[in-house]
Amino acid sequence: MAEESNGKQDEVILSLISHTNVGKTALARTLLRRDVGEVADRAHVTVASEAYTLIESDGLAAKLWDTPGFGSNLAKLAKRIRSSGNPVGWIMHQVWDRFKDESLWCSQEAIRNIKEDADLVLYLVDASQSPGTIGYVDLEMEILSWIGKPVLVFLNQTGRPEPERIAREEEEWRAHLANLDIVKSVSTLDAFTRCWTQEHHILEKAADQLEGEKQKTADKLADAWTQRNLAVFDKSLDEITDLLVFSLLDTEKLKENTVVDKLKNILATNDKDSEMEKVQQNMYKRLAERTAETINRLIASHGLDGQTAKELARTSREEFTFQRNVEESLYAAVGGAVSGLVGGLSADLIAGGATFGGGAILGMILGGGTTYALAKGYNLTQTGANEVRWTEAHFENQLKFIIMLYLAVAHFGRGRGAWQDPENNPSHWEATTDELLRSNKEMLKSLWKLGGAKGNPDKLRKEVRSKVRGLLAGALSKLYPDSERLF
Ligand SMILES: Nc1nc2c(ncn2[C@@H]2O[C@H](COP(=O)(O)OP(=O)(O)O)[C@@H](O)[C@H]2O)c(=O)[nH]1
Ligand SMILES: [Mg+2]
Repeated sequence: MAEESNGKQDEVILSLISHTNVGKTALARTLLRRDVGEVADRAHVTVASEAYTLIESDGLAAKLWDTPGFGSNLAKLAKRIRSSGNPVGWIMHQVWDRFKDESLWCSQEAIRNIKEDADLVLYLVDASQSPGTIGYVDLEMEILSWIGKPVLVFLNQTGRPEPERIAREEEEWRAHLANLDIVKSVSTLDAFTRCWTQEHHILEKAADQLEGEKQKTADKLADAWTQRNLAVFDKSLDEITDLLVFSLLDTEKLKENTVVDKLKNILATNDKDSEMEKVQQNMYKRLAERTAETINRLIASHGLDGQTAKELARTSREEFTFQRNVEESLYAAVGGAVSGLVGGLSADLIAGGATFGGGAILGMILGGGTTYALAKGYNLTQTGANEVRWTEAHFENQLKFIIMLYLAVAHFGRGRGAWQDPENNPSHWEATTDELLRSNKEMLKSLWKLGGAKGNPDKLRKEVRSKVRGLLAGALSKLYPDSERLF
């Protein structure tokens, strides 16, 4: 193997191979963070092999070849190929017309690339189909065995990132390919829904198969790859921290009267209070704008095109405004404030020794079971002045929203096209996030208490960043236990 592979010790050459139309070019785009080649749902969109630099570091480079892949007509020739005695030689010496025999021409081109250039083959399989039902896989593996380079198999087209189902699919493929010496590993790297925390496996697994200097090269490049992804993680943390600090510090002054008086008025007249409404709209508008900016920055830092849809802002606004059971919520809130008991929130604030203007503490939770609503009410600040700030419940909700959104960005592969806001997320992401927030409730409470009109921005930023780092690293490590070591 070592003699045949690319001789340069400072390069690792990976050839992307699969049956045509399985998603090689889409995966290349996801890994390279740019739109190389052409992606379309038909055979032989890519007709010539092309090399791209996956990563460079310290004079070392990993190259990724996107190839045309194997065509369907190859299977028809299986008998002749097998009986030829020297199958690879046989295929390479046929003269096929590029246009008339496109499928065979492409297969020849892919085989040439593996034979002449590759250190390793990254063979993609379409995980939406069961291995036993796909006729071409066995012949393609036979051809790869004749060439003899080590093969890393990756499942593509896995659909939603559902770990249990994907683990079963991996097992099925592992069993199907178990007798092949050339197959060194079977794992998942979906062009559409991979998480960046899975990408370093390519170069790590490559290093396992290489020897000597080339192995060291692959090891260093795997590390460089991880560092580059971690730099994006750090940048994302800065962006998310800025947003959370902004909302923790944001306040609005009220002109007169306590909030309780205002709410009593609203109840008595069964009318909306226009000042409260305005305050709420102002707070909301600022937060919605900052949130959209943050999301767009996250999208761009992850090498994706596109922007969050304005829809997001609109939906959240609707969730913010007085919507359902208004009287009921207000009554509960006012009643609670008057009796000095507005849920755990006010009790905690009292326990924390804070003093409040006129003794009025108000936690107002609107909406109820809305998912990731940006907004969920407001509260008097701890300054004692007639000011409002976002509630602790809102802060928790906002954290949940931004963690889930971060996960969506971290999984969104560029091969899928421009960014689209998630319509719904895998339920295990939500369970993971809820569990994280639940087990960190005290920590969230203390972060929230650092906010308000008198909060110290520098201290808050430092605290929020380190705590959010823990939460995001915790979520990714829970979803991908192997990635815990990255953080
Ligand atoms: N659902 C899904 N579709 C994919 C994935 N990767 C590629 N595709 C689609 O499969 C088709 C073929 O992709 P392409 O990258 O051109 O395949 P290639 O011939 O192997 O290079 C395109 O319609 C892609 O959008 C994936 O991970 N998930
Ligand atoms: Mg292609």
